[in-house]
Amino acid sequence: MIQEINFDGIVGPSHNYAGLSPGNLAATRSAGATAHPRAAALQGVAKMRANLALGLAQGVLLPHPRPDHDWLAALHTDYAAAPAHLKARAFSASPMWAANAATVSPAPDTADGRCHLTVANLVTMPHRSHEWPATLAQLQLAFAHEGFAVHPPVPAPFGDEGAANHMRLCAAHDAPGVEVFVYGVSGGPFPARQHREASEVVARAHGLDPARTLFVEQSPEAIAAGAFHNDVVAVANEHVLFAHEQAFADREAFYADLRRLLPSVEIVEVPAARVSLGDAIRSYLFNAQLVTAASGAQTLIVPGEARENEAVWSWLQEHLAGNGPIRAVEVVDVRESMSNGGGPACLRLRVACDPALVDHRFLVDDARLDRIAGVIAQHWPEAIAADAIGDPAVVAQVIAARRALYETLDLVGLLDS
Ligand code: SUG
Repeated sequence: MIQEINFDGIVGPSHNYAGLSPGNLAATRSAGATAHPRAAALQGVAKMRANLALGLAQGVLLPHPRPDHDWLAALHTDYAAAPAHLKARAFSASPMWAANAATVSPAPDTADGRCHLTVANLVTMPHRSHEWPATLAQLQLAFAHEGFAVHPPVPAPFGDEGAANHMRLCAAHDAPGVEVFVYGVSGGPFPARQHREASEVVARAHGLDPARTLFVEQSPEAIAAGAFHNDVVAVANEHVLFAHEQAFADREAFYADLRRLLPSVEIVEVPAARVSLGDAIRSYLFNAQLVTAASGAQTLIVPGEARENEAVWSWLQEHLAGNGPIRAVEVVDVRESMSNGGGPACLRLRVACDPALVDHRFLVDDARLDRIAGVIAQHWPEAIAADAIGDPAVVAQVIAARRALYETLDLVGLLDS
């Protein structure tokens, strides 16, 4: 039976604040701060437990090899000799943001009836451009069943950042959907990380019906205000689209297309007069997981920062009281990830499929999360200061910690991928 599974990226032991993503204001603000990988990873585990408590299926994606020696070797250097900027870029724990791992088209949307996944090339940011080989190896194993098709990345120079710029609207997860690809146009102060050409490649690779596929431009103001991915200003679940008024370049045309293709769609738009773009981005109101809980209630899982923002919180309370389509709000603490610009939605990749077809080592319940939390508590560094990124003792601990996790999950075969 097709259901939505959220695959969360486990926060890697090298989590640190190196300020590597221009246009991601939180990450830029945090540059040079001391990070707490153990607390960060445990916050991620607690978020997964909250998802399980809502009756949702939960999966994981694993931290990549850090430092990435293969990438440095391709750059004709190694970790000892590399200049500081390459050291930081080879050490980033950015694969935790699983929304950027791939774009997923569930089986009901595709020509061959398989669930298609295209690994994101992430070419725009150097520290993320070397994620795809390890991601591809994990996806090929997790989704090895013939009910899936896993595609290699879109070739450079077309930037693809995966599900963070993709929304699917449908009557139910197992019904055919309308797939929406949101792209940016360069020319503003920050890079446009999702290119329309890349989205078009993904749509073709997945065999989507062009009549039910939309390519929508993200508003340049949103990118300029720090919405480096669409999922910072919009999120969709089943027939509900939840978006900021300034999320899209031509919202009226987009909404009209959506209503034509999915007449049951409910568009919940937050006006700029109630929540400014700045407040939306600071609080990550839209970087929420909008999910259908086992109770049937559409539930918005927001970061603690959304509760701390008065404009945001009062809008949410009013929506709940007014019987809107979002029936419940859950608050999670993912503060360590938030400081690098990654909220609850960034940390997960949604795959609507039959869980029985997924390699069970990538699925978790409370007991498996207990084991993961145990490894994190024992092996993850408590703190990494910005000037400790090249410290051989820290590097050794990071390598050993990742190995311990893979051993616990019976995935040692993937260690060198
Ligand atoms: O790509 N931050 C990530 C955050 C990704 C959030 N994902 C979604 N919106 N789906 C990024 O900008 C910061 C890493 C650093 O600076 O060390 C970073 O990569």
